[in-house]
Amino acid sequence: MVRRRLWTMKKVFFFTSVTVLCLYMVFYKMCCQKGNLFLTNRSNSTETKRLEYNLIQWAIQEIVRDKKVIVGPNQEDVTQDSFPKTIEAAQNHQLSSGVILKTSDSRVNGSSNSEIQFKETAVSKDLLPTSMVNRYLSRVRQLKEPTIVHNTAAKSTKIKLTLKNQWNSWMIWNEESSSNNLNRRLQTVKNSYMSMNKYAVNFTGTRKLKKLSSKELLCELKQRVQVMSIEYGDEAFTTSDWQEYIPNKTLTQALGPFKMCAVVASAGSILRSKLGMEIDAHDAVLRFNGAPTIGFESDVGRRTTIRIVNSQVMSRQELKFHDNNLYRTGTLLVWDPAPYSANLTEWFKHPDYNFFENYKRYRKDNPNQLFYIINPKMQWQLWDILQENTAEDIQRNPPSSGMMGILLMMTICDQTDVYEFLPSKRQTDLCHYYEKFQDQACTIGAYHPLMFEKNLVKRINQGSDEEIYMKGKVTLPGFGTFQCPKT
Ligand code: NCC
Repeated sequence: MVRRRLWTMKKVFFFTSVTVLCLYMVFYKMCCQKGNLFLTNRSNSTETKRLEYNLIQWAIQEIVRDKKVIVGPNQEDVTQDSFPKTIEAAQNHQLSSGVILKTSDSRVNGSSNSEIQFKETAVSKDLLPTSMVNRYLSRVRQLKEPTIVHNTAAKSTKIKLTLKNQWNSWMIWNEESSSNNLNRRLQTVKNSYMSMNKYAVNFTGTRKLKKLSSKELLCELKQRVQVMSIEYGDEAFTTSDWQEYIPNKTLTQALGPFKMCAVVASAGSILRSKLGMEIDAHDAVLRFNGAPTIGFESDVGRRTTIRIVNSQVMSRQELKFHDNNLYRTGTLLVWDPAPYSANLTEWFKHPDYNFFENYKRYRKDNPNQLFYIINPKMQWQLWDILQENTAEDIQRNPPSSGMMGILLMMTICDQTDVYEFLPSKRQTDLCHYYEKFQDQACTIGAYHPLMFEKNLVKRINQGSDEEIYMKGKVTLPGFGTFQCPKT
């Protein structure tokens, strides 16, 4: 009896082991064997062409991400000249046979097939015409990497394509982003700011029914937003002590004009960008709040020409505004939110953070450093344009320091390159490059209407989508470099 049981157990063990081994071998053959991937069983069906087309798009994405991918259609070489043609053909469903992809990425290694002879030509990122990459990236970003199951026996390849969720698909900022793209927590935060209406915003403007062109938007900004600092003699700033503290030259008299300027957003995604040298090569560099350079030079650069701080930074003891050497470099600008319709006297009596005494103290201690107070009118002039050009109600709070800084630089520079305001491929929820704190709100906004600021900046960008993707870089023209029709 015992011997019989033992014999049965041995048999079960033996068959289980053989089954596991077989399964392992089948699995290995299907997924892990090295080789090229073919689309076999090709027919001229639209479905196959669609798959080929999607594969090519995916390959471009891989190329742009610096993963070495070789793309070869039919039996032709792929050259710089023929690649666009191939893409066009795929797009128009005219490819007569398959697409061959070879990649170092093990997820797409299928088994090789000698049916088709082809010469491989590496298509490197540099060989790809930028315009083409741009065109395809906008579609590619909506696809997840395809799941590819290659079945040699059946001579077939199945490719499963799924759409990414919205947030992940924002490899290049979608200028149509809306609060539907916010997660539930951020939607709640936005709604509570809407109902709070702390600054008594009473928007009487009209929403633009027609989407303005980039040029029209630029003209709206140029003609309606006045980048001004508080001057001695402005209402509430008439006493003799203010004469002493407010710099004699106005902001725009003292700063610039510069040719090429850089704005460095404080986003965590600038880490590992190696943009430091490129940023420093500009004539003027703008930074925000407590964003440091020391220890981050290779990613954010060393130079600081202008620093914009919000009034919180000057008022909160723990931020040590007076004692931190970080603030001693370059020209300083401070801004504080005023009620939507308040005049300077009302704002002066009830600022959001009472930074005025601290301002005087800092000026006394550092008389040689230029330091301006931004006229709060600017915030709401800018806010009105954001609201008019957004289909939904935006947060009734002032724009971020980033957006105000961009407007300042467009006023005093011929060209402004903005880094990591629109997130690059390094996009992360890390709030700042200099802190460990993670929160998506830092990039897409909670208090500030940041998402809508970014939509607007995307619309006036004169650079390419590829630069946004690779560097988080946006290029904006100076207001002095273009003419607008008289209003
Ligand atoms: O975070 P903050 O801005 O200092 O960043 C400066 C500008 O960079 C852009 N940014 C930042 C982070 C990120 N992930 N994406 C981005 O695009 C924004 O344009 C931002 O304006 C501010 O606007 O002044 C803000 O200041 C902080 C904070 O007060 C200061 O850092 C000082 O600690 C605000 N955070 C909080 O109040 C908690 C932030 O909302 C806006």
